[in-house]
Amino acid sequence: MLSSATPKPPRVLSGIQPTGQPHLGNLLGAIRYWVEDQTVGDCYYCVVDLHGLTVPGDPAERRQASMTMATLLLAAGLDPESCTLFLQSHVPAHAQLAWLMECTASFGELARMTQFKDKTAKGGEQTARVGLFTYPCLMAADILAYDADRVPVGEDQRQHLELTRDLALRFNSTYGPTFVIPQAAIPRPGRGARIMNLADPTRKMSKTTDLPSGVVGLFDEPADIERKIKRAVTDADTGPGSVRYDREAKPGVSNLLELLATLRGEDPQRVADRYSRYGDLKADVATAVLDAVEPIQRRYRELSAQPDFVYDVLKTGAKQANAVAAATLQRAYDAIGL
Ligand code: ATP
Ligand code: LTN
Repeated sequence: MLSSATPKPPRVLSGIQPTGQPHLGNLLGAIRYWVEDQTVGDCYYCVVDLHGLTVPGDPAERRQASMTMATLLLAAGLDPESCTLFLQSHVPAHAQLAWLMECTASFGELARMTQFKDKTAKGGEQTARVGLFTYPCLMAADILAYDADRVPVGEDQRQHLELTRDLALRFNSTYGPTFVIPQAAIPRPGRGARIMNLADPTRKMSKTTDLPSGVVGLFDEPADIERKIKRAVTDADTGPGSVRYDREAKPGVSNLLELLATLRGEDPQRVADRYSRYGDLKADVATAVLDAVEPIQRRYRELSAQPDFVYDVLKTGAKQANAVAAATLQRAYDAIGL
């Protein structure tokens, strides 16, 4: 007889914005873990097109960008038989639950979010869209709507995950048990949690950047990828011991070591022990990155010739996602007295 105590697989939820060029940081910090989690979890992955509205954009380009991102995720290994892939805007409960989160969070809490501070540092807060400020409430809604146990993200999202947990705990203690408290699943140190810009290794590799020469785009030509890696900023050290993993003292070299370690499933310090020259390290990093990126590019080219297939995946995904998210929303409405 089957035991009724068979443990349920963990519910996994994560999202990625369709704005800007997807890059190696997205792949190593998040997407490849999404692919891995498909074998162990009940996974929901969304292209967060509503989050993309926090920056200006052309409607036709937005639509295309969401399709491009969904196609890339499939090319990177998401399997519609093993996960639910959908667009955030196809599931109304995200925006509806976000309002409840806005009425749970405090202004001070949102004002402390470093992503908001970073993204408004240049243009100033006065002209920033309110959506950029309330963004973490929508993200909390994305996660809580699915009763997610686990949220695979890069290190930069740790603070947003902590806020999500705080909001869920506050809502539960005020209105009774409603939401599952999620855990951030961030790669361990040295394994891709925070890939840095190759041209300025003190900054995170990012989709929206004014330093594209240090961003390895997943759609870049292989020759460009190789060139960017070979020109990566290191330091003026030479001689014995110059290749070592020390993110504070040697950010450029450590970033390269971390790339190779993450791609080869090794420890960055161990990798360092095999090299004495930066040039040799860069050559091997370039090979490892191309080995990872070229098959994704090939598969992307195949899938982009089948937009109907991708659209069908998203439509089916939205149906499955809607069923889960609408039920959670109803639970939250009931709890709060609507
Ligand atoms: P933007 O720069 O526009 O904010 P982004 O590059 O941070 O975009 P997102 O769509 O916000 O990309 O993030 C998707 C996922 O990729 C998130 O889980 C995020 O933590 C992860 N991620 C983004 N950049 C990096 C990076 N440099 N290293 C590791 N993970 C990253
Ligand atoms: N805020 C994230 C993207 C994001 C997300 C989510 C990640 C939106 N909703 C839900 C995990 C779970 C970012 O800026 N990288």
